[in-house]
Order: sequence, then C-alpha cells, then structure tokens
Amino acid sequence: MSAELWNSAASVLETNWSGDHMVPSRRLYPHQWSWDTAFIAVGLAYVNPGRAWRDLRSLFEAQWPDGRVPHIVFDPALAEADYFPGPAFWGVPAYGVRPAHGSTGIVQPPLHAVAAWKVYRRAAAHGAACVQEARAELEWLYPRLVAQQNYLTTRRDLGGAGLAAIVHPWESGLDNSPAWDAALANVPADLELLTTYRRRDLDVADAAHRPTDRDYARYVGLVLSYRAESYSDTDLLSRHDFAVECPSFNAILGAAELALAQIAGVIGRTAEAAVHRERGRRISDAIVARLWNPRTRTFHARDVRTGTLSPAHCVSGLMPLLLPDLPAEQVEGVVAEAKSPRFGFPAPSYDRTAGDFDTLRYWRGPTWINVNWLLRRGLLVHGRRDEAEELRAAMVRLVHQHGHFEYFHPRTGEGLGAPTFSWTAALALDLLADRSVPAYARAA
Ligand code: 2M8
Repeated sequence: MSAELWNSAASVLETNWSGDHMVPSRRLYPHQWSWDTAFIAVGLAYVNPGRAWRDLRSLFEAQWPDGRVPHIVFDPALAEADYFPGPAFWGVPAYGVRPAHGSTGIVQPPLHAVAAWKVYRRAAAHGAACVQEARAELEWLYPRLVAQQNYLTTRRDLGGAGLAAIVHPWESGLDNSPAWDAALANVPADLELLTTYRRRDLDVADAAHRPTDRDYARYVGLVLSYRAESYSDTDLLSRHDFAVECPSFNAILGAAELALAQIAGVIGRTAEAAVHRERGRRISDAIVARLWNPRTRTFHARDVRTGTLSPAHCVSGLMPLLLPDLPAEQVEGVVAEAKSPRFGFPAPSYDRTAGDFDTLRYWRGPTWINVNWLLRRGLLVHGRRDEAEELRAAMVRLVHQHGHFEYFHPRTGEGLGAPTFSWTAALALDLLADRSVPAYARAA
C-alpha cells in the first residue's frame, strides 16, 4: 500500500510544479498560496528538496517591505480572469525581486519556519551537498522568517495582548469556518458587490461546497475596506469590521518561534535562539489567557472588536496542542475534545454534533489533511504517541482509499474538491516516512 501511495503522491507534486513554484491545484488554485507552500515543502523534502527550497524562496521573494508574506503570489503567465480575486483587484505593487506580477495584501498562517526546519532535517538523507544547500537556504530564509514574525506580532497585535489578529477569514486558511460566523455577522453583506466582482470559484467548483454569496460578498467587502488604506494596519480597528484572534493561526505563530530557535542554533545565531523560545512561550501563555474557555474546555476564536469568544467548536480550537508550553489542564481538555463525538480521528473541520454541521461545505464539516497533520504533530509534542499513531494511520487510510483530494466527506471519506491537491499529496509522503517526534516535544 505504501509504495502505491508514495508514487501517486510524488506524481501529484510533479504535475503541479510550475517552473519556480507549486500550485495547490491546476484548475481551482492556479497561483502560489502561502501556507500551502509550507505544507508542500514538508513533502518535497523527501522527493525533491531543491524544489522545496525554490518554492519557499519564490514565496519570500514576494515578501512586502513591512515583513508580511502575501497569501497569494500571482503567476504573471496567467490572465486576470483565471482566478478571482486576481492581481488587478488587489492592486498591490510588485514587491521584491520576482518579476512584476503582484500579490494579495493579506497573509496566511506563518508555518514556513516549521516547514524549513523539517526540510533541513531531512537533507542529511540526501547527502552532504544537500546539507550544505539546506544550510545556505536557512541562512537566506532566517531574516525573512523573523521579519514575518515581527510583522504579525507587532502590526497585527490589534488586541494588544501578544496575539496576531486576522483581518479577513481567508487569512486563517480555514476560510469559511463557523469560527467566524459571530464576528462576520457584524460585517455588511453587500450582494451588489458580486455583480461588480464576479465569483469565479463557482465556475470550477460545486456551489454546495463553497461559501454562500452572503459570505462571499463580505469577503469581497473586507478586502475593499483593507485595500482602501493601502493595506495599512495603523488604527485598523477603528475602520475595519473584522478582527479576530484565531487559536490555530496563533498556535502556528508560536510554533514558528520554536522552529526559529532551532534554525538560529544551526546557523550560528545562538543568542537569538533563546529569544525565540521565550517569544514562543509568551504566545502560548497569551493563547491560554485569551482564547481558552474553561467551561467548554477548548479554545475558541476571539472577536477583538467585541471581546467575545465564538461559541463554535472548530478544529482550529485543537491547534494550540502544537505548543509544548501549554499547561496540562489545556492539553487534557483539547485531547478530550479531539477524541470526543464532536471530532474523532481524522478530525472533521467542525463539530459533528452541531446542528449546522455541513458534510460538504468548505471548512464547515469536511475533513482536511493539513489540519489533521498539525493535530498529529501536536499530539506528538505532548507525548501522546498512541493517539498520534491512530490519527496517522487513519489519515493514510483515507488518502490511500480515496485519493489526494483537497478535502474529504467526514462520514463516507469520499474525496471532494480538487482531485490532485498538492498539500494532501505532500503530507501523505511525510505521514508515510516520518515517525519522529518534533525536537522540542515534551518527554512521553
Ligand atoms: C482555500 O482558500 C482560497 C482563498 O485563499 C479559496 O477558498 O478560494 C483555503 O482552503 C486555503 O486554506 C488554501 O490555502 C487555498 C489554496 O489551497 O484554498
């Protein structure tokens, strides 16, 4: 089973390579996406580490002067009509050294340091030249990764408590999650916007899977609001309708600091390693202080504008498990939530027991491999090896039986969305190959 799965995964990554970057899927997502690049690098580390580094470089070559890494980097070879919202809609200058083709003005979870560290760790298996290349790539990436963290922990600390706020649901990577419903209720849904700006996702995907028009109109309106001041974060809370602290985004932000501590050690910046570890600890503490609900015993998204926690139980609430400094009470609570009838292995994107659990719609029920891969990593960080193995086996079975789909039906396992999806294939390679535990894991 594993040779067959391995070969099919490697061939998806071959198909989706576009010269200097990987696309998530040729049809639905024909450009380069930020956190997809991180997941993809984890898999490329096994079959083509040179491309893993090239892909990360391509993304960071489009980094903005303020440190933000855009959520999409547009391919200049494609037309505006190939994807909505495309480069003309975002109106962003082409920063950096890549040929002028622009990017979006929002971000995605900063998983790249974790990915770069994993690619580096794998390099030894490919020989000395590969290790040398990996070290040089880490040296190139390190200041850029630090600039990304600095942007998120300063300019985006809209709540003033040490966490980054997302200002658009797309920034979470969990676009249509019920975690945003309460905060989005305060965002006007101007359906007229969809006559000016036509959705293209419905031409290439099933409407029953995609966000509703009301939500999509809000997504478009939020971009227009952010774009109006050239994506400035100054006084953003006073003029923008959406600002949320997401447990998953911030858990990844914290995990990135721990990966940066490892990277700093390898490239001879040992004094900085301790600073990153301390920053990781502070983010972990802030997540507990701001996003934990002692009554539900899990983490929830916080609306920065109203100070309230979302009532929804979403897979994002399980992600703080990635942080080794998480206290035992929270670890126990989250593991219990993950194993409860609300989720189970592999975990769906939303509470199975909720009245509005939707088996098809984007991030409102279906199972995604990337968040389950993060959950497994979190279980390993906390020495929960048996549960981690159970989850790993369940993910491998799912992908082997149904294919490298973008997401899966949470009851039947049927593959949904794009059929040859890069991060599913990349993470399948890692699930087959890597049984090690993260370097900063707690002892079992
Ligand atoms: C989905 O997001 C895009 C917008 O960025 C969309 O819905 O059109 C999400 O699943 C996101 O996490 C992912 O990075 C992107 C590309 O795979 O698709």
